[in-house]
Amino acid sequence: MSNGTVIRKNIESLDEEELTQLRLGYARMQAISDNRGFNYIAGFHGVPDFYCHNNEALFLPWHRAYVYHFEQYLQDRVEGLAVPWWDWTANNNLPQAFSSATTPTGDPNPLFKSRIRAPLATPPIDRDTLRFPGRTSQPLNLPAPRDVAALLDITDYAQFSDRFNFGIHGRVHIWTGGSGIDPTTGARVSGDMAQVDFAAYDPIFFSHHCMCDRIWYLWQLQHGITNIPTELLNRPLPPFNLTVADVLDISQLGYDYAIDRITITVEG
Ligand SMILES: [Cu+2]
Repeated sequence: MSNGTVIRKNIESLDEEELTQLRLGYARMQAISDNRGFNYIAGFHGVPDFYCHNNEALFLPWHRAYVYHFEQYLQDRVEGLAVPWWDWTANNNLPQAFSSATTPTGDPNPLFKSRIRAPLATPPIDRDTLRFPGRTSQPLNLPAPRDVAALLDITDYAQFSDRFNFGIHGRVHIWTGGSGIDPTTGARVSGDMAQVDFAAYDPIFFSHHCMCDRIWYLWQLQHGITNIPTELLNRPLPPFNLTVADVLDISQLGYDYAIDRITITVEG
């Protein structure tokens, strides 16, 4: 776009050409092993870098910086790409863009899985990501629209952030990862999205966190951009060269969210 703003959309609203471009961007990132590549950036979250440490107060700003950083590198592979969000309230399932193992042309789908390469981890890791969506030990559903509406009603930032983090955000991780049998070892394992150490290697992670970021954005529209404890503003968000204050206004970061639903009320 001419003004440098990219529009993040619902993945279900992308047309075939947009999906093709998105897959191309992910596939190209996954093919790069240095700091511009998918594996390197996925490694910030848990294994091996562990930047998404237990700093709960920075849950929303840190993940905003993370998705933004990832998106910048995605744009280096395919100009103008934006991370799409996964609206997990739409139905109790994964979008087909993530769930099918192959693309319409029969190639491996880079949104289905990625390769985890962490040679310096103990033990060293070199395997594909796994997910078992909906296969949880206790029956669990993805969040419903009313769960998001209840979150958006919370006026206090800290309460909003905590309820979001440990509530529906975590539930989506657990539901998406699930647990099942690792086909290469035969062992019962948790899916990667259900483990902080490996969640970001699953390509759906960034669209889950895009949805979370969008909900924070919608909350900010309602409750104000500066509605955040002032002591958080100067906190750095390593490894990104950004502070909390830097990420409060998404228009400063060069992206926007498409309006997903428009309700037209006809009077008379
Ligand atoms: Cu998360």
